[in-house]
Amino acid sequence: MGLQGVVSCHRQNGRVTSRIVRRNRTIAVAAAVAVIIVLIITLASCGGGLARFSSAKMPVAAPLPPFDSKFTDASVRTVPLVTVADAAWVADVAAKTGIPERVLAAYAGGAIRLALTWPECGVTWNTLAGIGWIESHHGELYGAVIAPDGFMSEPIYGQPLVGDGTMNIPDFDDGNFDGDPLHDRAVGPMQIIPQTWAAWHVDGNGDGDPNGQQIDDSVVSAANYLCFSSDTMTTAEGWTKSLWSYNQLDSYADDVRATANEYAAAIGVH
Ligand SMILES: [Ca+2]
Ligand SMILES: [Ca+2]
Repeated sequence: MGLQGVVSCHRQNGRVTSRIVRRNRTIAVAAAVAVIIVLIITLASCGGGLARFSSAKMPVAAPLPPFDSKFTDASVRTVPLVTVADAAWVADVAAKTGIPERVLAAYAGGAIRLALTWPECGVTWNTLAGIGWIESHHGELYGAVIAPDGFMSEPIYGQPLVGDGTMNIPDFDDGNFDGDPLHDRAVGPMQIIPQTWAAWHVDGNGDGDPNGQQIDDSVVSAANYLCFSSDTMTTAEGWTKSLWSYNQLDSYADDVRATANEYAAAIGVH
């Protein structure tokens, strides 16, 4: 995930592409990675972690956007995320919040998809939008633009995680996902690191190909990881645990919470 909050963009031969983590990684490997992530989270939480979570705050939970009741736990996993939330709601809320309409459709669709597939989680569109703003300005950092297909005009890669004010993460993916065979970097609009992507990547835009640089794939993969990281995001403690697992900067949850609250306030939710 976005471990340092500062990202850089790289053009790859003029074509926005993302090399996916080798597809032959087995579920067993993914599960082992998930266990390792949990251990890292647990160890990182020691020494002040309990106080951090018990005194936690969470943002206002914006209501779930309207959507067609035809969607089910099964069907919402396969339809393009951009088609899930009510289009009129997306246009109206995009105008009120300033979030690009195409990106808001991904946040809104992601919240609805998780509400149907992981109902105890309760991740909201305004939390996803808060993360998306902090990580990459909704994919538009450094002037990039989101195209209707959900790809950015410039792919986004974070700084190499070399331990210089960041975590030190040796290469995990042979550079296949993050383009860096020496270290790891956070990738895409939601800034997902290779280990997390390997364990939690899913397809969001219905093309059957999880791609860390595509907004729907990036958002729903991030949402799944957030939901995995605590029992529920409907409590301040649980919400903060999920945010801490996403980025271990003390200011990170505060920044996301403030942004998420701004988006809720923009539609009159306080
Ligand atoms: Ca790497
Ligand atoms: Ca995809």
